[in-house]
Formats: sequence, C-alpha cells, structure tokens
Amino acid sequence: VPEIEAIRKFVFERILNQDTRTKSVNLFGAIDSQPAIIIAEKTAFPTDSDILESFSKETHLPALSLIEHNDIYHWFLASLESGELPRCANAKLTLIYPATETHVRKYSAQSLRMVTETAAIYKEFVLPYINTKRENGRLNWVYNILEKKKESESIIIEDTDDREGFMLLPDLKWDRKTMNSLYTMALVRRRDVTSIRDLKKKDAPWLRRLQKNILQGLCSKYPDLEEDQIKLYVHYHPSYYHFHIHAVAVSHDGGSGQAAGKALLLQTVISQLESLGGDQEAGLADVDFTFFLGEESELWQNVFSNMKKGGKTA
Ligand code: M7G
Repeated sequence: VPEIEAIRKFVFERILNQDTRTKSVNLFGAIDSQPAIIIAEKTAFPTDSDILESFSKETHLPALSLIEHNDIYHWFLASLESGELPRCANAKLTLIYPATETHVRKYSAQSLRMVTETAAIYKEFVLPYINTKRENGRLNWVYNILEKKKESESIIIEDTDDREGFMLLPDLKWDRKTMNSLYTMALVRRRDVTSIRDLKKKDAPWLRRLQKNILQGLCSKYPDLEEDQIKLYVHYHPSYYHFHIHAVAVSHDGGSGQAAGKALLLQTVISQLESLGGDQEAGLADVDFTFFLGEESELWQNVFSNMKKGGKTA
C-alpha cells in the first residue's frame, strides 16, 4: 500500500502540539523532503466482551509494573497487547502530506483570542480571505467526495438533489467503530454556501429538512442509536469553506471543536435565521459573530490582531 510506504518514510523534525487529555500528539517532519504532519492519538478501549473477559491476562497486558499503592488504591503502567490490526489497534494516525503552512499553523500549540466579527469586518476583510481559502485545491477532498472519486463506499446516506442534496459520511476524526465517539459529517451538494455567513432566511426550511434527514439517516444506519443521542452543529470559522454539518454522538467530548466560540448548534442557526427581521434575502452576513481564534491563524494575524492594535489590516 503506497500510503503505508509513505508514512514509514516519515522523518521526525519537531513536535507541534501535545494534548495529555486526548492522549494525542502532533508531529512535524518530512517524507521525501516534503513537509508532513502526523496526528497520533490513542484509540478508545474496545467493549467486545470476549476482549474484556481476558483484559488483565498476560496476553492482553504483556507488561505491567506497579507505580504506587495506598490503602485500597493501586496504580500501574501497562503495555497493551500487540495483535492483529485493526481489532487491537492502540492508536489512530492521521497523515497530512504534503502539508501546507496553514496545516502546520492549525496543528501547532497556540494561545486563543476572543474576537467579534461585525458585518462590516466580514465584508471588507474576512470575505476576501475566505475566497482565497477556497482556491489552490484546499477543497479537493470535498469535491472528491461529492463527485464520488473518494470515500464513496463509506457514504452513510445520500440525497442527490442538486439544490437540496447532501452526503453524510464518517469524519476522518472517527475510528469508525466506537459508537460513543461517533463522528460524522454532512456535506451539502451545492457549492455556493461557503459558511453560515451565506445562509439566508429563505434557507431555513432546507436546513430543517437537512436536520431531519441526517438524524433519520444515522438512526437507520445504526439501529442502536436514537435521534436525541446525536448533536448537530456547524463551525464558525470552519477550516474548510464548503458548508457542512457535524453530526456527533452527544456522549463524545469533542474538545475545542465543540466549545462555545467555535461550534453553533444547527438548531440555533435555524432559529436565528427564522427570527431575522426583513425579507427572505436577510441573512447571517449582516449580524455580529463572536468566536475564538488561534494566534497562529491567518485571520488573527492579518485581520483581528491589527484591529486590536488600532492599525490598518493587511
Ligand atoms: P471544519 O469545521 O471545516 O474543520 O470541519 P475542523 O473541525 O477540522 O477545524 C471539517 C471536517 O472534515 C473535520 O471534522 C475534519 O476532520 C473532516 N475532514 C477533513 N478532511 C480533509 C477529510 C477527509 O478527507 N475525509 C473525511 N471523511 N473527513 C475529513
């Protein structure tokens, strides 16, 4: 498999970020002298009872050492079994290669800043930035999915209508087996909605239908799942400016991607659209949005940090 040959050639250079809660690490390096990023995270424990029945046996925990004990409490370090993949996988790796400067910034450790984007700031500075982010192949992966060149065997549900259609499929963040961390995404077929900023009052009925179809589609694909166990939200700002909806297990702690200042519940967006004054053309381009940005992001560096200083934006 060429992808496996590629990742084996990864030469580590430096660490971009580490998260001890999610047990993940972002590595920067090179493959054949081209920049590459590996995002490595430990996977969730399996819940198959045949695996758990022998959980503490030597076959499953081959190495075990006691760190400390106190009264009824004992803590150990252990190494988990090495066995047949993918059942016994201990980690999930995401390789981005060749990686761009934007990827390196996104996966680097950074401080966050709260900003308010008014309608005027959006039109003058942010919209031109968004348009550049739709160029140079940044949305290739989205179009590959919509054109069924990639991931077509993973489609969970599909509505092929040109105006209203969408495709629902597993997000690359999901290991595709742990239902408690179910992480899927619906990509709309239309290409004229870059973000929630392009949504108008007249889009509310369409979004309601999307909401209903995503929930029903997921529950028919995964019969153990119920509609009120799924959280639907959108990002502002997203990393990719082609409108999509995240559909995630409500039990999953998605970290900063689900935080206030980044994620907006789809239902809240629909209600906001429905309660906008004005005619059907009124939309979210005309309201203020407050959110956080990483100090490494281009939006912070080229737009909002300059405003804070009171200077002109680049
Ligand atoms: P976002 O809100 O634009 O960005 O969501 P962020 O949450 O990454 O900041 C884009 C979503 O698409 C993310 O949840 C990604 O994990 C997911 N994603 C990105 N890529 C490149 C792919 C891909 O190639 N395939 C699939 N299935 N999901 C992807």
